[in-house]
Amino acid sequence: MTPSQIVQMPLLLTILHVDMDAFYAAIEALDHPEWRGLPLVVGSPPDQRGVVSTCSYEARRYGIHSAMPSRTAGKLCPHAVFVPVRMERYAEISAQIMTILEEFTPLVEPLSLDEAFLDVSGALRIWGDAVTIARELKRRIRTRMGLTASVGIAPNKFLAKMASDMHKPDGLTVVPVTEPEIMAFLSPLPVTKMWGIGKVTGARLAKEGIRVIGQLQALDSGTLERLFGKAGAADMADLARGRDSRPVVTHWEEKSISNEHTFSEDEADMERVRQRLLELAEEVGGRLRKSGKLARTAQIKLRFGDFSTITRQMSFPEALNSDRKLITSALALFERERVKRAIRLVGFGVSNLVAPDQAVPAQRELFKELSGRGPDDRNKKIDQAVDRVRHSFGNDAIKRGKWKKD
Ligand code: TTP
Ligand code: MG
Repeated sequence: MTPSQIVQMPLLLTILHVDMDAFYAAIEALDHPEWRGLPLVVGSPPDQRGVVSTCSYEARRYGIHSAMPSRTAGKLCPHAVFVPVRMERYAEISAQIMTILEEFTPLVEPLSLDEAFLDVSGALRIWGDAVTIARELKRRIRTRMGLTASVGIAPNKFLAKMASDMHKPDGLTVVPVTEPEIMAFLSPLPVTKMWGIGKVTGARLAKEGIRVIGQLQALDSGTLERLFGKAGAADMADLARGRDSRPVVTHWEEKSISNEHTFSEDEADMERVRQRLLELAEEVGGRLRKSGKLARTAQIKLRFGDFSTITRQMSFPEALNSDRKLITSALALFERERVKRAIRLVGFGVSNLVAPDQAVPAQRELFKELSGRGPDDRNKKIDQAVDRVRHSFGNDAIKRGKWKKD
């Protein structure tokens, strides 16, 4: 083999994707043994508006699933136990699980509270093979935490994530390594399981009769471009063949924070839209302060009944994190649009996040110190107090008064 051939050899990685089973529900059953083995729903109560966050596998037998209206869940299984979300507790357990994962490799990339990628390529020398690592990792999570996880093993992130989902709960799935075998592995899986294919794209593909990944593999580049645009077509062709070169990234910086709400029916009452926008801005503000950063840019997103979508943004002269200013910016952006049509979705987000020491030009910082406390200090105190109460009692413990024009 010549040196140039060695360089061209693809580096074969071994990636694990770990995803906890029925995460919030499993923690509730752990903390309340009397609920174990029962249909258990975490989310809004069945007699209120709101949705299911997740549910136990026993509840899934009745057709209940994440994001379903709780009212529907209550009808499907009237004797299910409904319990509210306890985010702080789930975050605490999540941190302990991530610590267990780091016992196998420092290359751990958490994706959410209940899932992470691990690049175990280097750890293979110690453990022998990836299946041994996966079994031991599942064992440690089970014995130390009393919870089960599902694991996918594959040569890249995309395939590992597809695999962890295949034999839930308590699953362990190994993806083959050669391209023909990978193509055959992906072929029967629904396209909606793929990264980047959400409900809307899934529905559009279904209209074209495309339901499984094998059908995507067979499409020519012209058809792919028509369906996914020029930029998306190549990515989609790669993913359908199981090619993905994204590395496991241990410390990624949060670039933006956002949240959005879809109304159960298109909303024509703009006062309700404003109220929802206010709540979204508050929620984003809480997460922004938790991240320890300040935002330079705020953005709103509006989607109308016909799915057309607009985004509008504004920049702040000084980076900030106060609820009051975020809410003011959200509402100002909204008022500017003079919306007359019913709204399907409203969203709010902040971006251009900076550390506090980069937020204020040096001279102004000095000026602030000289001028003492201003109204900004008062707002900051209120925000901090609100965060503390929410930290202890959950997000719904404090709601700001209804927004009024004054
Ligand atoms: P998931 O991993 O999607 O779901 P899960 O862990 O409950 O069940 P499984 O993986 O076994 O299928 O999401 C992890 C947690 O994120 C879930 O426990 C609750 C929360 N979540 C929501 O709050 N809303 C949602 O729509 C989804 C999908 C998840
Ligand atoms: Mg999960």
